Amino acid sequence: MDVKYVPTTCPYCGTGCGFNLVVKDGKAVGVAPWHRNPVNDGKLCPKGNYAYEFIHSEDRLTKPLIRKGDQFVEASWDEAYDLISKTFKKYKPEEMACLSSARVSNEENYLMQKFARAVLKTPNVDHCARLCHASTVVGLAGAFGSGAMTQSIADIAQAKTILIIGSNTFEQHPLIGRRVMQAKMNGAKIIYADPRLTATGKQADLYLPFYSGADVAILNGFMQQIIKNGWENKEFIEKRTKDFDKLKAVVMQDKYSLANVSKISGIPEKDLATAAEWIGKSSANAILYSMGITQHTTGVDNVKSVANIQMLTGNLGRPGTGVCALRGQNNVQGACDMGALPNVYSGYQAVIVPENKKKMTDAWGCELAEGKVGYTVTDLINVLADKPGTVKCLYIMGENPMLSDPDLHHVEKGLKNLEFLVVQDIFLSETAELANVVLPAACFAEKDGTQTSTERRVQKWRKAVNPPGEAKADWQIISELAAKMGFAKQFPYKSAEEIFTEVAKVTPSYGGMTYARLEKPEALHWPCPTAEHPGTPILHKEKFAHPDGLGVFTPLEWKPAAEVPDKEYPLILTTGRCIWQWHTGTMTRRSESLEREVPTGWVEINPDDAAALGITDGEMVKAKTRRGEIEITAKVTDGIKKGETFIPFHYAECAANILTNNALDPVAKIPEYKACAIRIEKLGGA
Ligand SMILES: Nc1nc2c(c(=O)[nH]1)N[C@H]1C(S)=C(S)[C@@H](COP(=O)(O)OP(=O)(O)OC[C@H]3O[C@@H](n4cnc5c(=O)[nH]c(N)nc54)[C@H](O)[C@@H]3O)O[C@H]1N2
Ligand SMILES: Nc1nc2c(c(=O)[nH]1)N[C@H]1C(S)=C(S)[C@@H](COP(=O)(O)OP(=O)(O)OC[C@H]3O[C@@H](n4cnc5c(=O)[nH]c(N)nc54)[C@H](O)[C@@H]3O)O[C@H]1N2
Ligand code: SF4
Ligand SMILES: [Mo]
Repeated sequence: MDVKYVPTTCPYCGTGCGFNLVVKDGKAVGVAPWHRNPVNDGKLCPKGNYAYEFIHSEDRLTKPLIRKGDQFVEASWDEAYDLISKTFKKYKPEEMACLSSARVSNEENYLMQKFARAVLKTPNVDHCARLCHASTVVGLAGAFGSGAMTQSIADIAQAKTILIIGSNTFEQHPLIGRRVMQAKMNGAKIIYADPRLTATGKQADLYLPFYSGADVAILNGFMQQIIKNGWENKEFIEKRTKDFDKLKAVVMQDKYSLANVSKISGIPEKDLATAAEWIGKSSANAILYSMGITQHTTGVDNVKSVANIQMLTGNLGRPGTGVCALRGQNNVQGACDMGALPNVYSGYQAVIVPENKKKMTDAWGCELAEGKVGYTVTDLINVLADKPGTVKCLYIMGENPMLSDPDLHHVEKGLKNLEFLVVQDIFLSETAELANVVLPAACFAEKDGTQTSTERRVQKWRKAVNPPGEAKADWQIISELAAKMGFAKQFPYKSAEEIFTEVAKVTPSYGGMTYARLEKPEALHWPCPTAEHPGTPILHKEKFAHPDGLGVFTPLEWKPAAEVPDKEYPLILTTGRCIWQWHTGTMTRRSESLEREVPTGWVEINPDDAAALGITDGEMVKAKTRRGEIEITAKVTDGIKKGETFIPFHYAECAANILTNNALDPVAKIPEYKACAIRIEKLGGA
């Protein structure tokens, strides 16, 4: 019996841990440490540890499926490609859209946007970054000229103070949480700002519980204290930034005094003052944030506010400092880098700039979609639901909007308005169930490719086992479909490596990367523009990425969430995740060791609120918002602030997104998953 160890990269979160897949008799049977990988030094969280369990699930998709009435019928690849290419050809470019995927490789994302732009000639391509860090991409690009996490992960261990705001790091990025603990053991002070006392919060030296949606007020409050006490970094502000006066004029207003911020947020004044002092006096302060900051109608403001405080205190460009925007999905950074966004080609080259369009036209050797910005995921769903007939045909690869998008009744209405839906997935997801054609894809263990982690490290997947049945790698499916539609010349790929070579040619920040260079365990961080370039773990060391090299302060006023509690819906609902499950659960709920830990959802409610409603721990309750209602188990806990509730969004049987609000940030178009108004009722009660 042959046992093989195949080093590869974890398919779950953006930390990008490496491990060995253990392969026996052609099956992945375990995960073993890969000690030489510097991201995680052989350590893993439970999802990485059990990442082999879903691979050989009996219900993996193994054959293309074509809908006949209410049923799916198995089909050959030829039949499926024929039907899809014939149907796609019937529609005008503006009637079509593609959703790419942060779950698949860089090569596959690059091909999906190329397919949209070169084959379908549609500008409409986007992916789940819209639901996640769209605010970061816009906000940090505005402040620093580049929308990515500024530091390396290992670097966090060198911080002297760490503010974690809107990130449950220990559950959602556990191996980044390890660096936080290393910093703490070196004497760093940890401040945790979150409506819930999570596993992360329990390790903090100072915990600031607050009402969802108060972030800008809190950060402005900190900045006022820092300026009042002269703790700002005057040299940094002078030499490296602009518009400080505008920032100062706003944050020094009375409304951001300790007393007023305490009123808005619910955080005691003295704790606000302590946090401001720790940050203001720190020689190296890192800020870690994630969805608590980004998923708001004020998401971009929140992100820019984080950038403001780091510029104010000069905490950028040095070890242990920085804006650590923790990217979520394994390859969400890469999907953005590859141009699976409606406004840019790979490497953030704007589609509206004629020279960029010309560059891609020459590189690809065919006419492209008009150089205009296409629909975002969230705009697309609105158009589908509210303006039927505008977009008629949708090709989704590796996304499950029927559980992950806000306001699911609205999403369902939109998807049902489509004339033709193609879904390419590894399982028959809730979204695939609505498709006209379902295409079976190979998962991470069954294909070569690269993915880019939150620290911009481009790492390899190495094929360990064969895909089940007739499933194929996503890059292969897209290439074959493109060939069928007459674009064999543009999609001639026989391997993922050939695609990567093309990516490097047209994408400046990946220009110096090759599969051979990525072979070593440490891989490479972008920007890596030339074959000799060593890669760039820390950004903005000497200057920012704007043409004048300066960071830009943006003055921001605090605004409340789009929907705030009232008499009818008196509590705040926030949503998120737990360590054991992944998003819509297609993979983790098929993983025995993970699913048994938390087999269904719950609503967290403070004991005072529960007592007022006569609700006890463990009881089934009704959770209701203006969008819909679900039945769910109550978890009564003082780990959540009075007035707030929390529901994880992993579970179809009590789907949080039936409740969430589809209100969008006006610029980033990210939905406000983190705050809406809710009512909790006893079942059978009035
Ligand atoms: N186990 C597991 N890990 C994951 C994922 C998963 O599904 N499962 N998903 C991955 C993905 S794609 C992402 S994007 C990341 C997300 O990682 P996180 O952002 O860390 O996870 P969330 O649970 O969405 O939200 C983080 C915290 O925000 C808090 N919060 C709620 N409202 C507010 C607010 O108004 N302000 C602030 N400051 N905080 C608020 C919540 O209480 C929660 O503790 O995780 C990644 N890692
Ligand atoms: N209420 C609420 N909703 C949220 C959030 C929240 O905090 N609260 N967070 C949002 C965020 S941050 C995110 S990132 C989104 C995530 O939203 P989605 O991306 O829609 O969620 P996933 O469950 O990760 O779906 C990915 C799909 O890809 C499939 N897949 C996995 N590997 C492959 C592969 O190799 N090839 C193909 N073709 N398919 C594959 C999986 O089976 C699954 O169906 O959810 C968002 N929704
Ligand atoms: S921390 Fe993230 S990348 Fe690392 S093992 Fe866990 S899920 Fe995988
Ligand atoms: Mo995400």
